[in-house]
Amino acid sequence: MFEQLSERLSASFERLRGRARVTEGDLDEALRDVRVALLEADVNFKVVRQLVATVRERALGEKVLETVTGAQQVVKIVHDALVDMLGGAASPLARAEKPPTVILLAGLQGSGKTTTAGKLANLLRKQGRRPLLVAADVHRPAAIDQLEALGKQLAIPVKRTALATLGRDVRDAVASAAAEGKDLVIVDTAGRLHIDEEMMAEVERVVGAAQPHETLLVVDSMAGQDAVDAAATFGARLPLTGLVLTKLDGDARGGAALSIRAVTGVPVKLMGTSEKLDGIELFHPDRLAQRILGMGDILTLVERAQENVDQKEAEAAAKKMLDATFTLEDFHKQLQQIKKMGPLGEIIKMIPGMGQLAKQLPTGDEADRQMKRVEAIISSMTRAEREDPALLNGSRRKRIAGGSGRTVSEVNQLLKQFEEMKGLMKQMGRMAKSGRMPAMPGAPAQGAQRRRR
Ligand SMILES: Nc1nc2c(ncn2[C@@H]2O[C@H](COP(=O)(O)OP(=O)(O)OP(=O)(O)O)[C@@H](O)[C@H]2O)c(=O)[nH]1
Ligand SMILES: [Mg+2]
Repeated sequence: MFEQLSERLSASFERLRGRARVTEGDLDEALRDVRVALLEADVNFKVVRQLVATVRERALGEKVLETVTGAQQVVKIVHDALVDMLGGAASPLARAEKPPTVILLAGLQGSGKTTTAGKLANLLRKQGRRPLLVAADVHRPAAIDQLEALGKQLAIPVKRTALATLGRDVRDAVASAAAEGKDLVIVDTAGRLHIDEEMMAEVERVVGAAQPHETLLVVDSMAGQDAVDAAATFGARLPLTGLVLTKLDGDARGGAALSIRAVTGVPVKLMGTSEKLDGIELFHPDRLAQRILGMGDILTLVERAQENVDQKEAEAAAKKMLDATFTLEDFHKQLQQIKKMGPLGEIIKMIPGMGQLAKQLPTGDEADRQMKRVEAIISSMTRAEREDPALLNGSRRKRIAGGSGRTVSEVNQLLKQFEEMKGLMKQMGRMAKSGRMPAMPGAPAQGAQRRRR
């Protein structure tokens, strides 16, 4: 997501931090970099001009020049300006006082409405909601089947509708939801290649029948400026309450979507980050700004963990790690948990300070492939072997290599790495006990930490 933009900005700030004192020339150079980086990412030029002017004004107003902390302050000011551009505070999804809450998805063909319907139902169910999906795309017969297939996969019920009775079907679905124990109705509508009168009239009819609390326009970030134009046209006709930016994973550019809020005034509420059914996140301007600036996104990471990881197991594992009684069996369990949090390449980037380091680590699919290899090797061991790797003599290692489709030297390497990791953990455990825990980058200084305890 926004890799190129992120890299350019990081590089520029790195240069700025290299200066002992920031001069006006340094500031303008950094601002030039910011401007070019944003424009190259396809962010709307008026929005960019505004942002750069604001940053310059604030930087001079806060007297960043000729001070030791100047570079840091500039980064903070750029961060704040980015957050403003993205909409300031996060806009939460509306919730009906009297359930069910109705969310309607509209948008151009292929923008990701149906996928988003499934993802959103999945996301909100994890938060304890009871969703019903309504397939109101009556133009493509396959469209209803597509949503039904998603519903089946997620075990979430789907209501069908028909062209002749579309309005009534939608109204009935909403009306009967509460009686069926549902507190959330998500309505998927038809998309067209171009915005035309017929389409608008139909969407309006469905909106009238569903009486949604949220009318979300789904826009494909890869469509660039066209996405922004579509949002403006839809916004003029429909009472939009929010935007969903999909396919943010797709393109290094896609920055047009970043300025869509600033251009249309409609808040972005959700973003799609992969094709998979868990590839959706609530849109938090501050978190996205941090990710773009290579600062990581620890809050999203923690939330993902809370949603997907068994807390008790995680704590037990952490304790074992520090006691150095952590075995390959524990490690294997942990891998299963981490996998639930999403693609590894994506997770790594959310860890503050990992942005730069992540470049040296395998990224994207390669990270997941490596994890699969490790998993395959551990899976080929018996439980006893996982608990006690000392059992692993030459012939057992050969068997494991064969069973996992890896080489013996890969098996050896994994075992060696695991022992090294355990040694490191043991050290950390001893330090934690004696209160000499090394400070993590970005964490408060050691003294401050101890005092707070
Ligand atoms: N990579 C990626 N692909 C996505 C995302 N959201 C949707 N897609 C893909 O985009 C394509 C179109 O998605 P749909 O959900 O069918 O789009 P739609 O708006 O319902 O399309 P119509 O019903 O034809 O108007 C599919 O191949 C999806 O897998 C996303 O966030 N990331
Ligand atoms: Mg669809």
